[in-house]
Amino acid sequence: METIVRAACPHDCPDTCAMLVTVQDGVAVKVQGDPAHPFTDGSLCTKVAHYPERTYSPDRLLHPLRRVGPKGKGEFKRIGWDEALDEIAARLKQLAAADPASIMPLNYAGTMGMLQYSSMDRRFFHKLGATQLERTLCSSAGKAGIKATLGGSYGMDPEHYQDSKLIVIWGSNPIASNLHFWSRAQEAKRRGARLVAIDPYRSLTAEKCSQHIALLPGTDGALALGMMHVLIAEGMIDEDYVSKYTLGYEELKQRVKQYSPAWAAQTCGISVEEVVQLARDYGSVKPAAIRLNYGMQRHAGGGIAARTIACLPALVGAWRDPAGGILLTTADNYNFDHAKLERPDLMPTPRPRVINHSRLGEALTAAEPAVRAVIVYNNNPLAVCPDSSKVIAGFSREDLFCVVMDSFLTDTADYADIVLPATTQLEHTDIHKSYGHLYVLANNPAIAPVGESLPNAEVFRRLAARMGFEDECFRDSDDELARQAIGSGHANLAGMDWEALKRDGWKRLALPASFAPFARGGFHTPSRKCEFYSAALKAQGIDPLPFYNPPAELPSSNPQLARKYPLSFLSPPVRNFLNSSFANLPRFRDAEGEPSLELHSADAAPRGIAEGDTVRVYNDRGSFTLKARVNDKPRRGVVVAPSLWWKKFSRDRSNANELTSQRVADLGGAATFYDCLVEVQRIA
Ligand SMILES: Nc1nc2c(c(=O)[nH]1)N[C@H]1C(S)=C(S)[C@@H](COP(=O)(O)OP(=O)(O)OC[C@H]3O[C@@H](n4cnc5c(=O)[nH]c(N)nc54)[C@H](O)[C@@H]3O)O[C@H]1N2
Ligand SMILES: Nc1nc2c(c(=O)[nH]1)N[C@H]1C(S)=C(S)[C@@H](COP(=O)(O)OP(=O)(O)OC[C@H]3O[C@@H](n4cnc5c(=O)[nH]c(N)nc54)[C@H](O)[C@@H]3O)O[C@H]1N2
Ligand SMILES: [Mo]
Repeated sequence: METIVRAACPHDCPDTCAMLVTVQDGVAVKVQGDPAHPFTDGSLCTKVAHYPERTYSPDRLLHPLRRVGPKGKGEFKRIGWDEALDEIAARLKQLAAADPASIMPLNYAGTMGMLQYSSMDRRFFHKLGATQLERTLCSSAGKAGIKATLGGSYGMDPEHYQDSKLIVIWGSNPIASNLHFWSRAQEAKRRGARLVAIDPYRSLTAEKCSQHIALLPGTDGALALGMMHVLIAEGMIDEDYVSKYTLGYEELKQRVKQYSPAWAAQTCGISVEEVVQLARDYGSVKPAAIRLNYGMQRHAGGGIAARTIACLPALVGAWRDPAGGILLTTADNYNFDHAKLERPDLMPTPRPRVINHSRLGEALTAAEPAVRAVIVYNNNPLAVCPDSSKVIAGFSREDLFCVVMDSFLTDTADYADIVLPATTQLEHTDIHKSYGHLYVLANNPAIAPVGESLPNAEVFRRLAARMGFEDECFRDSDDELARQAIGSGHANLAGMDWEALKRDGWKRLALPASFAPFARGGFHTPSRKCEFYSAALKAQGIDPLPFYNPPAELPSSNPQLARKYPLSFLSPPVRNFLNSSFANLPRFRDAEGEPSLELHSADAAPRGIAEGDTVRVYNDRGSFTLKARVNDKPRRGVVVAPSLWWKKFSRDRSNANELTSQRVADLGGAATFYDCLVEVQRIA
């Protein structure tokens, strides 16, 4: 018998596709993009189009496991669920009796479904009084920056980019990481729009744009300030929009006088003409749209840079048109009831300490009081957290009790005391928002769990019962959780009904079809205006006006370090992996070949490096061995290691995060993966 089940892609990607799963006799045989869903438009990326290969991989974890070898060796024996959960509960009870903050959740975005990502699990750790995790691995700098200027995670409706006449693709590689936006950008190009990529690297996307501005990493704020200088000096400001809907224009005007195009060009390592021409195009072509993405904010100054760039649309009145403005993330449009899902009120007072995910290495090796247990789910910290050698040192501690819930034996799972098998998206229920469009999606389970795997929400229900947590909320079913998520009563969720969502697969938020969020102001800031001047930043001791906040590890910021390590190291995601997910599956690993380091010939030649050579990239934090690709795709002074490889599949059991630092950005406590100086050496 064949049935079609409505589902949602769970991965950490702005596209959050609506999917149709074909099931024959209880087996999922095909996954397709829903042709009726306007953003998905019937297509999926290559990874998710082959999702059954992930679900039915011979490497799937099928049973709970207990470690029998040394930590890190990945030697386990099969145990039963009762034995596994009893042991975990006993260990947690013992630790909690002394100090519950010695226990910490380690979870990120392996799935973004509300049930498996932030519901029963959060209730569990809140009730326990565990250390709180500040989740900063991806987006928190940019989000905080945008919030200062626009008031939250709001922006253009991505369904209007095809009507833009100029699209600036800024710190973003949508062909790899935001495919369904890219199809709209291409449609705009067919209709005559110019596409400009701003990226130190000639990415797949930059290659296909009308123009590529290859600035130095972490200097985006300087480019935006130089553009503002030109826009104001040359009278390209929408005075009416600025006077009605912005705050602090006179101060901004004074401020940007110092940021001449010559200064910006020098700072960004580009030509004066590039700065001036970009500003003139941006000030004259209407509607002009910016697709900002997270690549530009993984730097020490990333938050302020995002804030600065977000000032541009208001200056030229781009928001007047649905096809003008800027988008980083749409997430705050949803107004899900997160308090109901996560129940922070269950936390004890005073509230437990907070540990920053981006400083996990330090936390596991030096925090006082020590972390004594970690429960890892939706996360592969050994591969994805910065400064890996410290993270490994932490996970190697014999006195750290480590539980890993995953569908695969990841680099991290090799260090677990107990491994619990997790269901994949085809096997559990979930409800999804998106950070790259404006629909709510339902995920119906298509098949029975593979092996003995269980959904995260169910594992935490069972653990809560064993811990003796009696609050009613620990018994909520999946359907109840999903209803709670959309039950906030916010106007954007009007008419949202869980039964209908399960039946139809998706529904747009109650927003107009021709959505121009700030055409007549209505920003979400305290002043309700676009804040060139931010009192909220001032209150945090930060300059209230846009300014240039340089990266920490650029030669111009740190000449002393650059004498040893002169090259900027970027490790952005490849098309066939999703962070470290899919990187263990043969189809995708084969498609990406092997870990490689792309270089400019002007950086390769003086080091005697030729195409295909084996090279070591290193700094004081660590080293990684890869194959050299001398292809001039990175600009001079920048090397690029497309990522994220599992360590156990690379030749020296390393990956890019051996090199990256635990330093956090100016806003949001965010990781600074791309703010990293290295040297490269050929190995014989
Ligand atoms: N196929 C695939 N898709 C993905 C992911 C994946 O791993 N694989 N990951 C998902 C996730 S979690 C996220 S957060 C997004 C990430 O996707 P994006 O938000 O697009 O960010 P990145 O891919 O990190 O970087 C995009 C580009 O920014 C460039 N870049 C680096 N530093 C700078 C800089 O200082 N300035 C500028 N202007 N550009 C810079 C990089 O060279 C890269 O080409 O994609 C999501 N989609
Ligand atoms: N050097 C470098 N490091 C980076 C980045 C970079 O560009 N360069 N990107 C950063 C970014 S943007 C991000 S978002 C992070 C991503 O970091 P993570 O969120 O850790 O992402 P993944 O590497 O995909 O690992 C997620 C794990 O969750 C598991 N998983 C998926 N679904 C479920 C489920 O339902 N239940 C359970 N229990 N497990 C599940 C997957 O199998 C996978 O092993 O990495 C960051 N690290
Ligand atoms: Mo991310």
